[in-house]
Amino acid sequence: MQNSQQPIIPEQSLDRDCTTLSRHVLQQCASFNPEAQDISAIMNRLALAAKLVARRLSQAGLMAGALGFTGETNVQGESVKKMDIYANDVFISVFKQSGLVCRLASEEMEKPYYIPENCPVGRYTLLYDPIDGSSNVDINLNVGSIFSIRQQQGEDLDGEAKDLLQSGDKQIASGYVLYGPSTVFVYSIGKGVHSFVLDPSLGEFILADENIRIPEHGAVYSANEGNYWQWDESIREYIRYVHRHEGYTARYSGALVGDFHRILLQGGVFLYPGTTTKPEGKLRLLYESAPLAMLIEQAGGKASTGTQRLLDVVPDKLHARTPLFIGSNQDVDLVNSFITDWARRQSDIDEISSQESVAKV
Ligand code: AHM
Ligand code: MG
Repeated sequence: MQNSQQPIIPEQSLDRDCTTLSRHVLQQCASFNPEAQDISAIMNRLALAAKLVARRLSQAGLMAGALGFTGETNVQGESVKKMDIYANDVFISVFKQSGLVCRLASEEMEKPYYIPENCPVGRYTLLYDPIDGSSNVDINLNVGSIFSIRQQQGEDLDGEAKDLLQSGDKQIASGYVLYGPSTVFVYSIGKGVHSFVLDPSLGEFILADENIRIPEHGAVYSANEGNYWQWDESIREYIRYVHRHEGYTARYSGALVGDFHRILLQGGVFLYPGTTTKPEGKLRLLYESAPLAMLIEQAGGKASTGTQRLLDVVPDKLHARTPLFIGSNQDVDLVNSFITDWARRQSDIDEISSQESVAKV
């Protein structure tokens, strides 16, 4: 017989089902002040954008005109996909008339997009990569969206967004959405990293993992080894090292969000170094690297450019790129040690050859 004192549904699972994204954000802010309300409202809008993009992605194979290229190239010189444009516009449209965000900057737009009606009151700027890993879209593999929220500073009267050229430490929140077998929303407002899974029957993001901690070390290294011949010798040495030592395994999906998510949960390192054709690498600081760097530090890991903490980098332009090494402390340190050793050996060689030329004179 059922004990009348025992709840029929375990309290824990009911509580978990009730922890929606918006409730969680308010709890995190530990306050109901206007700032907390704003951040919670922004997260709700981001969640709506995520649901709209997820819906489109899940139906794209059946819809005319949803997949493929537009025929245009973006400010980065990359071919634009129809889904890039769709997702870019979704983010704009969910923030229109929100009164929250005055300006949106995305890797798909040369200049920030202003929502003038929000600007007198909108205290935030949203930076985002609407579809990260777009090469996966047409073949139904995982893609993502990445976002970062910064305080709006001044009115940016010349529209040049110079106030955004600041370090990643200025972010007040960041996160991403992973469109995989389920849609996952991961965020931080500087108080740990938390993940939510979209429950399609409720239409809500429900808490899945709170205060995620990345392992100190993981087996995975994630890099596009097709670029091997274009990398600095230090990176090639690192790759040769992992090839020759037991306990490493390669995973690379072509979508940063997916590769990052694996590493966040299981440890390891993702690397996109500079190449001979792109010395700064491929990934954009404001829309990709800095938001993920904030998350990784909040989870107890590390992000670097190889020579500098990533969150210290001040971009010289809106669409600046940086090399990216991100993941478990031990694995990022190992890559960095190859870079430092190589630089030291190079400077020793330079010194010896300059001493030799002085001696010859
Ligand atoms: P995108 O935002 O235009 O899709 O570009 C970023 C993507 C990352 O998701 C991924 O890690 C990288 O580009 C893959 O680049 P590559 O094809 O050079 O390996
Ligand atoms: Mg991207």
